[in-house]
Amino acid sequence: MHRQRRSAIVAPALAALAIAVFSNMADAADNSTPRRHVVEIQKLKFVPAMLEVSPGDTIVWVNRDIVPHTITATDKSWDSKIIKKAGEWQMEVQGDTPGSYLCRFHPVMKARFTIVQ
Ligand SMILES: [Cu+2]
Repeated sequence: MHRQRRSAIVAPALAALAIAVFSNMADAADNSTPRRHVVEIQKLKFVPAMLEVSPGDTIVWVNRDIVPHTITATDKSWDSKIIKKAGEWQMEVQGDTPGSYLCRFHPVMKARFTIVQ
């Protein structure tokens, strides 16, 4: 009698614990893990020119051209300064980082990232 009553209480508690553990694991695999995105600069283009990122993600730009470039916010709120041949620069994106950017030396080079919460 005693044993039966105890297992009747313990089993649902264990089930609840298991659900809690699994849902935490599911959350960890979700967007909460920061990602790293790579944008290559080649032939005077940002590739890819459009990117979806989440707050906390890092974007790495790699200059594959032989000429220097910059990665500069269109509103000038952030700027890589000069990135030489084979150089790279990275930035961690916040929820309010402006995503539209260009190269100061070659203003036809335009690209953007969109922040998805
Ligand atoms: Cu450039």
